[in-house]
Amino acid sequence: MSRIDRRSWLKGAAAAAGGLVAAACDRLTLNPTVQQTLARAEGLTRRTQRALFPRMALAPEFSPEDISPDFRANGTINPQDPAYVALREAGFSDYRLVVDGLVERPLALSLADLRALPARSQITRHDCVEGWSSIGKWTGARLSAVLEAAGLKEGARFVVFHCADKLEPRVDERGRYYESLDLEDAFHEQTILAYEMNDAPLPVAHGAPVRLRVERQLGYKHAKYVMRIEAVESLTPIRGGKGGFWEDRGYEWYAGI
Ligand SMILES: Nc1nc2c(c(=O)[nH]1)N[C@H]1C(S)=C(S)[C@@H](COP(=O)(O)O)O[C@H]1N2
Ligand SMILES: [Mo]
Repeated sequence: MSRIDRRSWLKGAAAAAGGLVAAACDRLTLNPTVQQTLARAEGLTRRTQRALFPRMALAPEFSPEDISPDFRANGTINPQDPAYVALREAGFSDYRLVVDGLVERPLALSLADLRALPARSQITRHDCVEGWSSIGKWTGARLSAVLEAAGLKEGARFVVFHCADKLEPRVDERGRYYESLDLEDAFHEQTILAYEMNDAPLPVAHGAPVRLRVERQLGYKHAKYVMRIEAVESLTPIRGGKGGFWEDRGYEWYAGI
């Protein structure tokens, strides 16, 4: 099977399995929707399950002494968008992470709310397509916990991360950064909404107050300055339709490493 065939086949299999992979990975956090889907997916063959499982493997984690003293910052490093500037000047006390779209309970989470959710810390290597890597420690709320608090509706298949910054300066919204994940990556154990980097509040250059860490994928998937998470059935109606700022400009949507 070629890489492309394999990818679309896996996508189809994943759609059939629904929350199966996430569920198998973390049975304690099963929500009713995932449980229903899991029950429906029982007919899946062992072969399909094996093919899906590698995506749930953990990215390598490192020791504190491996942390890069000079972690690079890339893309937007100091958003000038007025709404963001106002939040930053108030020390992000007015920040609310909106969670909406295909969810049972739309949320608006303060940083304190996020800090109250199940958290994870990990020391990982960030790989940018531009050819550099840095190792950092990230602490944040597990995305699975946020999505479970909101309760995904049955039709939800992707989560879209809307960011505060326009990477491409233009008057319309097409220059604004965004990203998306499918539910396998959204429920992955290492997928977190990081509010700390190297044991300090996340710096503005690295995405303050909250950025995504999705450790099995390349740097551009790690959306910084996340303002809103939208659960959707399809990525096609959003912006350029390819699921992300860079994807709309030709990058792969699944940037696995
Ligand atoms: N909102 C937003 N997120 C973004 C970007 C950006 O420009 N804006 N750049 C991406 C790219 S290409 C990389 S490599 C990483 C850089 O993260 P860092 O600044 O913490 O190194 O953020 C990603 N997320
Ligand atoms: Mo990057």
